[in-house]
Amino acid sequence: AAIVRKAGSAIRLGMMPADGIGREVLPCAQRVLQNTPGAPKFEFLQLAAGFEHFQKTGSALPDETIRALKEECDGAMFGSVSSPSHKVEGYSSPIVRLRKELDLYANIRPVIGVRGTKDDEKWVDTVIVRENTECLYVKSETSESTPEGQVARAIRQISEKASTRIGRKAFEVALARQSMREKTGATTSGNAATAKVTVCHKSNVLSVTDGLFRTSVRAVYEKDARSAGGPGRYANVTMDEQLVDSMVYRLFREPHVFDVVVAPNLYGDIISDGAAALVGSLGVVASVNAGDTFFMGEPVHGSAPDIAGQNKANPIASIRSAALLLEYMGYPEPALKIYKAVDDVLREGKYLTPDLHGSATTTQCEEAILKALGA
Ligand code: GGG
Repeated sequence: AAIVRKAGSAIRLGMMPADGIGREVLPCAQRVLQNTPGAPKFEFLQLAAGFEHFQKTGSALPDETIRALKEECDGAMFGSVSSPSHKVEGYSSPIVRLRKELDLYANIRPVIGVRGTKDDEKWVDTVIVRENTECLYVKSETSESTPEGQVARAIRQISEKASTRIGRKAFEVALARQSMREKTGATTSGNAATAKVTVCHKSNVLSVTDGLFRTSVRAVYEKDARSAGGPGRYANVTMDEQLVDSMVYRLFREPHVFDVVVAPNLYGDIISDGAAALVGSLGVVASVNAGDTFFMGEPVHGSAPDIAGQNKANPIASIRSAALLLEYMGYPEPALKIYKAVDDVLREGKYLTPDLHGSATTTQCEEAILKALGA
């Protein structure tokens, strides 16, 4: 049901820290949202989710959490989840389910360096647009005993509908980035004179599934170019494509050539974690899960059980995810203030957490960002 809000009422965000360091970094993002000059007024609803919740109650994503998100919240933030690497009866990843329940079909992951830091050595300014609802994440797996031992199979679903809508989202992200570059006077990414979408696939081997992904995304662009009544919406965007294996190679050799990359679910997950190495740490890479009307910020990193509870986790990925959420909810000005405050702290280099070879605590890093915000 659509949420009807009284004019001037606070924006209500569902907060799901979930597991491990998610419980330390999501509160940092909350405090930043509460203290950013020019940000709207927020109310926060703490909601249960995660493997630890499953261990206590038998449910990783209670019905009440889904109900509250759908009926009471304008947006959401998710921390991180510790799904085990083996099958646990009755358990299913809450983040994968949430994305489906809320139809958050795009996971938008910017991987952007900070000028004036080590990032200048190999410049990266790209956004990975990951399809969020299908591919191997439909989680249809079977296993059977054969005379040669167990054989396990997984269904990989790629549909024209999901590929077309993620393709459209990628071109829209490219347009938005171009418009932001024009507004802020920033240079275009790498060699690209105009915005560009790179379609990432492996259709030389998986010609049916990845073939459908590739042709569906390309069709968004080609139909737009043929549209009657003047130049298409994407006339100033170029399109190319890259096999996923050579995409990884080029990401490490010449990351500056990529602007927006659109990929099926699993490739998108892997290449964005890989790309995080180019900007120092997974601890600084943010994302927003986007539907057409609902958005959920989420750091790209996992729950890092090895450092959980030690005040060592980097809060920047969560804080940037909160800014992305603001941006997608229609508040670009306060979002830009947060991006700038984070960049200032990274550039100054005094309050970096251990993942960035610093010795600051989570709290000190958050406080430095709040100070840079003028909060
Ligand atoms: N914030 C991203 C995160 O928690 N990543 C860990 C992850 O994806 N785990 C697998 C899962 O639970 O689905």
